[in-house]
Amino acid sequence: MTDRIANAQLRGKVMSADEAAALIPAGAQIGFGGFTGSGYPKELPQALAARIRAAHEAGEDFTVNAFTGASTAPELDGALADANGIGLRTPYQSDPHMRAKINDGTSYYIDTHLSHAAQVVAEGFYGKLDFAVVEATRITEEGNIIPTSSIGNNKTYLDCAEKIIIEVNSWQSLDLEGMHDVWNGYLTPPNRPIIPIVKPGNRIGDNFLTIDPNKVVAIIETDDPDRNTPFKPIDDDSRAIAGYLLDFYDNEVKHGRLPKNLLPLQSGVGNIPNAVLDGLLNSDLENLTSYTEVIQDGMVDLIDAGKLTVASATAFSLSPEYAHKMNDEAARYRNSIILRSQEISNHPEVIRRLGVLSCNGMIEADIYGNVNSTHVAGTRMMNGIGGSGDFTRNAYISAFVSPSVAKDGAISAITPMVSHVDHTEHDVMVIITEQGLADLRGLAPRQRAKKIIENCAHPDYKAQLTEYYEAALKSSKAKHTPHDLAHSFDFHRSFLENGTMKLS
Ligand code: 0RQ
Repeated sequence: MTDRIANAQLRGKVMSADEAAALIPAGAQIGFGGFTGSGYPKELPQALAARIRAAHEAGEDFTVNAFTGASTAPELDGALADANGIGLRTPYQSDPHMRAKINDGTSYYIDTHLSHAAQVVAEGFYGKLDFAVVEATRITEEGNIIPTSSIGNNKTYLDCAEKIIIEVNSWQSLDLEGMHDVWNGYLTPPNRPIIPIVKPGNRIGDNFLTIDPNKVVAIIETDDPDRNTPFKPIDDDSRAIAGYLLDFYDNEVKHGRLPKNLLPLQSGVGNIPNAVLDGLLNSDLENLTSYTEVIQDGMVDLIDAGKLTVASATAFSLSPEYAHKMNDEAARYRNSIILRSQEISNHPEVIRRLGVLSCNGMIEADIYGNVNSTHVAGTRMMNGIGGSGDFTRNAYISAFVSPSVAKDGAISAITPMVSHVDHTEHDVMVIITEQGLADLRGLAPRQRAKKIIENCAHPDYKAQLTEYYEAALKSSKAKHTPHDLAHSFDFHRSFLENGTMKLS
């Protein structure tokens, strides 16, 4: 195992997770590695959670502020949240315990765009970063870190933190070396140069992270798998939504608005994006590329089928079966997969230049095309905006996908007015549900409302939505975006009071 720590000075820093956790004081600000359940430290956070619980039992206050790449796993977010150990959390999270603590007011949560997260830490808006805790597959003789299954914000956290703790995880493949691309040219304006990525496959940096070895206070040896949750099988609704999106792209190609091999694809995580990737696998499309933030199973299949030539991201989000396959065959996959820092994988400059086609899930859209990705009924945080804003605002064509109803039909995904806005009508080009697709490009608000209700709403909610729109049109003196503000949230109010958006 110590073979994986080639640097003699750093080898001397090996200790247990409990010993390392003892170095972290109450109130510490910690930049953790980890993105969508990949490449996060696994033992230090659990040891820290135990230390926090013991402190609480002794009547002491003990929380830490936790910064990550994106969502992590039960061993990190779950353990620390469950111990009431997180004072502040940012950016994206999806752990049920973490979500509960955010929503019951135990933890503050700051929901930033994933491309902005590192910059805000580096600028010092949260105060100084005390620790960076990251995972490595190996430490080189020179003391450089070879990252694992994600890069996320590791570079910034390692650069900014006063102290560094590294988990060297022998579960992670040594063949991941060469897959990463860490750019050191990302400076603060006005010295920031153009990011030299003109194709998704361009490599512009090093395949390792450099650190100041004097900042390393502990190294923990681990042998633990990433989260790797299995995906649900693709259901009929997801397949229908994927079918509409692929027909739409086909039509764009026929009209000469997209090249035959489309443009670089961005795909959110979840059932519907998986169905889209599966649809691509069974299509005639070839020479596809991807500029996205996570590599899912479907992308690995597309690479294997020779249909996807390159996938650029910041992390994996794989099922257990595919994670093992990646571990076994990383030497092959590193020819077509690049993992970058998340401020580059999600950078507006590159997304706009490449003309990325974005596709993300949503909680709800309103009849004018504003989208809520994060808050149930306007107040309850689900996961966070993640990278959806980075991609949607800058995509060549931005799409949102969702089943037309949630919770067995009690909730309509199309509402009169969204209860929280993450993506405005100006950024949202296409909305798709299993009912159909609304292409909003070139449509004014009143035209959009008709199209969204007609093409995307569930039949159980069409009459209610039409009634709202017609009443708003009649009562509103301003006809540009007609609303009847006294009734805009009747759907949500009814859900909160009666458990259904169906108005009696
Ligand atoms: O709840 O799990 O209790 O059944 O939300 O919904 O339909 O399974 O869809 O997994 O794609 O999630 C917007 C949350 C959709 C996700 C969101 C409930 C529903 C279910 C999940 P249950 P589905 P998904 C790249 C891009 C923001 C970040 C992003 C998301 C659960 O896509 O977090 O796009 N997006 N990142 O029942 C109440 C509604 C609801 C609702 C769905 N209107 N009201 N509950 N649900 N609609 C990835 C990263 O950034 C890392």
